[in-house]
Amino acid sequence: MEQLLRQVDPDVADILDRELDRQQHSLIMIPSENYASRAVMAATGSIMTNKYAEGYPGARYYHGCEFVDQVENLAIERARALFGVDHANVQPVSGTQANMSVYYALLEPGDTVLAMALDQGGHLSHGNRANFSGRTYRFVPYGVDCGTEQIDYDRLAEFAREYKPKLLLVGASAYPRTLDFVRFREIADSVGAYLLADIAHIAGLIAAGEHPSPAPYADVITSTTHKTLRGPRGAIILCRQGLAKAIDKAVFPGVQAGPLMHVIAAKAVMFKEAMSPEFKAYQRQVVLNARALAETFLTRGFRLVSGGTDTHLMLVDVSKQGLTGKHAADLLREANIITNFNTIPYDSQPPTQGSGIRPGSPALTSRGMGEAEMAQIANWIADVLEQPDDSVLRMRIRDEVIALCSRFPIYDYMAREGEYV
Ligand code: DSN
Repeated sequence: MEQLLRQVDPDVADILDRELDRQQHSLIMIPSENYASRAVMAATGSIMTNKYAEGYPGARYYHGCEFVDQVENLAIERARALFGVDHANVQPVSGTQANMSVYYALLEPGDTVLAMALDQGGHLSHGNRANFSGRTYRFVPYGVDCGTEQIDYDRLAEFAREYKPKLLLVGASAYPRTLDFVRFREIADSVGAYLLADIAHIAGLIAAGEHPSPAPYADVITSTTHKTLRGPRGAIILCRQGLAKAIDKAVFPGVQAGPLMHVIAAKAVMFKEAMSPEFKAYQRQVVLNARALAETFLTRGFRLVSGGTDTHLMLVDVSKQGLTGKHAADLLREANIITNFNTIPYDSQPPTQGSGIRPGSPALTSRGMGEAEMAQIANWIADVLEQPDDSVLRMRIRDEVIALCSRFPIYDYMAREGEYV
């Protein structure tokens, strides 16, 4: 495959080579990124990309769907089994489109939704004014307590009584603590609201039992498939039987047309992988590794939002070091340590700068690194951020990072054969 691509399009082949090199020789600590397995990539790059299949298995608007029907049914059955839910829609192409479909199914324009504010840990599709969600519905943002930097459930309950939302949304992109789905259900029930759990970040942890599951409590669950789940880029919607028809209609024909059947095939592969004992062990290590990173940051005198982490990510407040998050992430990139900058709750910096970085352990754990490597990496990060004027130090650490990365090839077969598909 690699040879064929090089023959047909050497420009693209060269770019892929450089991206492979970047992924191999950097420490990818963006908590929403991961390395999909070679089997997942094989399905993503398969002949299923050639097929149109608007509709659902057994009820398509195209002929020739007998095999894509089989693969979609397989993905649906595996998703249902993995998360213990009545119904799964595996067609959404992204987390935002999954959320859009749920709003479309459950709400009318102008309806009130309670969701976590983006600058407190939420997500763009949870009602930000720059996003369709914030323009179409009346999102009322909730945040975290300014002392504990965690959700104050009693205050949220009062807030819900005040605004009487039709939908209560639980889920975040930058919240390092366990979410109490039982409390969210109680609060939703107290005002007669639907409960939507967006588990994009923690889906892998949930599938492996490393975070409580919202399945018994939420009316609807959305998730991406490429973060901790380690599948292809895409999303899913899970729900109870009573909402299945409304959700399916909202996805197609509501907000999407032709589903990406090659990606659905890859989702089926990912669900199978996620049921394996190896996946469970992997998620356990993701959590242990995040804890090891957090402990080292704390030992080195860094402040972590909420004081630590229960999950795969943490927010490191770099303001005490006299840095913005953007400056910190820029410095780390010079040392081949890839993090993303982020606002922290009640940030004085704009979102384009932020006061924090948001490191996570999923991708490092996928390449086989453990707690010893996490301590080393957090110490490198601390060294870089404590001496922002020392470019020689950054170059020395960069060499050490490359040496560490060479000990943990991202894909053994790639390191061996230099191929990417
Ligand atoms: N993918 C989300 C994240 O990085 O958390 C943002 O859309």
